[in-house]
Amino acid sequence: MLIRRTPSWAIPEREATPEHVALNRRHFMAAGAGVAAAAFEAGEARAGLFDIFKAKEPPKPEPDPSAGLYPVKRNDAYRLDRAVTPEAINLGYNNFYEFGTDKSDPAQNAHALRLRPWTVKIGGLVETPREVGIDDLLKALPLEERLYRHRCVEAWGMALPWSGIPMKDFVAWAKPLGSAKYVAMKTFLDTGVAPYQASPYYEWPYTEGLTMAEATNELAFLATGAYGKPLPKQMGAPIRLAAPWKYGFKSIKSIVSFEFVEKRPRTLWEAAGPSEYGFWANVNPQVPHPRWSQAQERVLGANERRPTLLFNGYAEQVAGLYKGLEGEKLYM
Ligand SMILES: Nc1nc2c(c(=O)[nH]1)N[C@H]1C(S)=C(S)[C@@H](COP(=O)(O)O)O[C@H]1N2
Ligand SMILES: [Mo]
Repeated sequence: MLIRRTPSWAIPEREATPEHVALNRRHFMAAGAGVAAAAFEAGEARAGLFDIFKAKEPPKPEPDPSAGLYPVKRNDAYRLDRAVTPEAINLGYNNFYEFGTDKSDPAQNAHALRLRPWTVKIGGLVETPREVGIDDLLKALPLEERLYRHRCVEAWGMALPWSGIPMKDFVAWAKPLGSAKYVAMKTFLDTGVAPYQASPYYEWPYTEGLTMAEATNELAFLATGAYGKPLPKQMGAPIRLAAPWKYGFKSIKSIVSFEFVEKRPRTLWEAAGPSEYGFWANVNPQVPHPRWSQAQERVLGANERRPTLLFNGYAEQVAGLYKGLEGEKLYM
């Protein structure tokens, strides 16, 4: 039954409907070997998938060696036009496809991720390529807290306090060469931990990128904590990007490598659906996604819709980055 029913670009990254979930689960099962396919033929696709997750050891809570660093001092330059989304909502409503496509899957499954040792590779066009343990990185650069909005391409939004490292500080510390034009970032790759990375419908590991100008803009932020604590696994521990003027899929989680490159990296979502998820992905209410409007967003945790703002409300900080690039598809 290894039939490819729908091309990958037809899998919507939108609010999960039961159908959407079922579709992705079928894809996942089709990706497996004979056992999974047999289970599917027996009409047990769902049960089969859950068995894979259940087979894991129950989570042993690990003490996080970075816990003592938080909370960190807030940088008051970044203000919100809305309430902070309740932490409990953020903990249970996530996109982290490595752990499943339902919003509740990451909270259930990401416990399998081991956060130590965690090595971050810095390579490509840099003075000296190196590998740094996350705790050494956390000591090397000052941490601060920022209140940021977040806007998923699926037309929901939230707001939260991130803790972390301004990306421009990280880039200066990494010492890229003048020839670097982009920074490419990758998430860990381990199908033993994240079974969905066996799915052939995406090019794993999750890859994202920013131009050097974007990465060194004041807003680009490498979050290592949230809500005054170390980042929870389902939110992309131990280090993830927060690029609040772009659709959420740009904000790659659980990063293991930063590579400074000359060529624009091929991102996971761009590879999966180039007509729906571009490289730039700047938020713009006037440019609809090919399958839905971006004019409004659902405010997570509040029974409310709000108009979407250009650059998600951060035009003042980032609009200048795109002068001279008007010919590019900046808003998808
Ligand atoms: N590695 C990885 N990073 C990822 C994703 C993912 O599936 N895998 N999803 C992205 C999307 S679509 C969004 S909206 C945000 C969600 O972050 P949150 O779950 O912390 O709200 O993470 C982004 N980063
Ligand atoms: Mo998203």
